[in-house]
Amino acid sequence: MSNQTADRAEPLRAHTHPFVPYLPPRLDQAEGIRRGRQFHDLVDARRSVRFFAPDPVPREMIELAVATANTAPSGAHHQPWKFVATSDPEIKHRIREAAEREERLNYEGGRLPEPWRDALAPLETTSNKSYLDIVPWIVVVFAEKSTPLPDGSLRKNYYVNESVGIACGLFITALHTMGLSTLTHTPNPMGFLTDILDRPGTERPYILFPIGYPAADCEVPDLRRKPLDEALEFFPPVPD
Ligand code: IYR
Repeated sequence: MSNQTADRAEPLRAHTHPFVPYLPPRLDQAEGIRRGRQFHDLVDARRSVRFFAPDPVPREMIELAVATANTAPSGAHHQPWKFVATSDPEIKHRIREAAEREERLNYEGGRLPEPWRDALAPLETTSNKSYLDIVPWIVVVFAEKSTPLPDGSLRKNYYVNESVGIACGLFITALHTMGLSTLTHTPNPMGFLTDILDRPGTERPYILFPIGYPAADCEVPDLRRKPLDEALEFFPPVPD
């Protein structure tokens, strides 16, 4: 049987997007505000955690969090992210060793400029990244500067930082919703993640997320969120 298209590679992602109706239910506004408050209360309880329990976390939770991140809007809908998840103790340990090597140069070797060190002092961060051995999962998010297509060409991506940043926000929120904790860890520089996780040169490490349950004796710095009137301005000004 002749089939002219049989050996043609599938496009990586659809090139055309026919328009379809979008009809989310119109919520009653009082109900919308109630849900908004409830969601705010949920995410307001999230904290970045550096002290984790070794308790296992099912792979399905990681898949759900990435599926949630994968709903993010992105430049030209290119979805320029890759989430690489590992629960392999040896890989986690190699990541820890490499991250600590870099951070020792930052903290003890004087590579962090003084104003930066001063800004971090209240958070009591150090070059010790033992949580990278303890957590059941590490997820490293890579940003795809360009994406290799099946025909061997490279597709340029747009607004990569914005797109991947939004996806990471959704990821963190999904983890928190499932009762998990994480930390937006950006060991600096992060090139070692490309080597350890065997990623192509079209990707660059973006954020590393240690993921697990907080340790029973976990503590976090007593931080306050910026008041809404500092985070939000109406222009022109409107009375309350
Ligand atoms: N990457 C270093 C330093 C660090 C930087 C910032 I900005 C933080 O909010 C926290 C830490 C580290 O991981 O220790």
